[in-house]
Amino acid sequence: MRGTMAVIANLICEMGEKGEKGSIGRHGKIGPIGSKGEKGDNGDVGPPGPNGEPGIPCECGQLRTAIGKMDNQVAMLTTELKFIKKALPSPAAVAGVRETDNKIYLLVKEEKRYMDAQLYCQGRGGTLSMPKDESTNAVIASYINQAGLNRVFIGINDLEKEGNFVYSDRSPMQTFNKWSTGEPNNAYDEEDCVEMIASGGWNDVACHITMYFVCEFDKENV
Ligand SMILES: [Ca+2]
Ligand SMILES: [Ca+2]
Repeated sequence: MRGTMAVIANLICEMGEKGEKGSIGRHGKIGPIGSKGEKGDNGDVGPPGPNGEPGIPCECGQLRTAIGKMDNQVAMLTTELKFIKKALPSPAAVAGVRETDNKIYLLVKEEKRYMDAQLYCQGRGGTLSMPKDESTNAVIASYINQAGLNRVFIGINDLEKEGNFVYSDRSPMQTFNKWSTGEPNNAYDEEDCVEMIASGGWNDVACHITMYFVCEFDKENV
């Protein structure tokens, strides 16, 4: 018995006293990602932005009114033009003019002296009519016949040099002419302008007398 106790006592002595607490161990593994959090509240309202550039002043009301009026006028004119095109044979007939391939002729029923007649035609972008061939001469002749006239000024004169007849655009007379018998005679030494009579013949007359006349226009310029 005494032997057993001694062994136990020996064992107790060998175990010794409890040691000091050890240092902290290494970190463990990172855990799984957590679930998504709830949406946060809206932030505060920010400060107002800077003022914009000043606008361009506009009379828009007046412009709109004017454009509206013009639209109406255009619509009206378009309707009228459609009617005229439908109802009448040709624009030339409407205006009471005559045409060839590249010219338009206008009989002006206002009595004027030669130079005033020429100015009238020029003021409208034309010139006194210049019959430079048989067919043109015939067109003008039939025009004045249909109007019941006996004479009109046409664009021929020898104002610059006696006996040297030129057209109103200053182009010289070519081989074609329609002088009536005995003309040009420069009667009383004062006939420097030219009329066409109903037959289509030409006669030199004084420039200061007044009569109706025929203007000529290039179709390109109309
Ligand atoms: Ca003359
Ligand atoms: Ca004459």
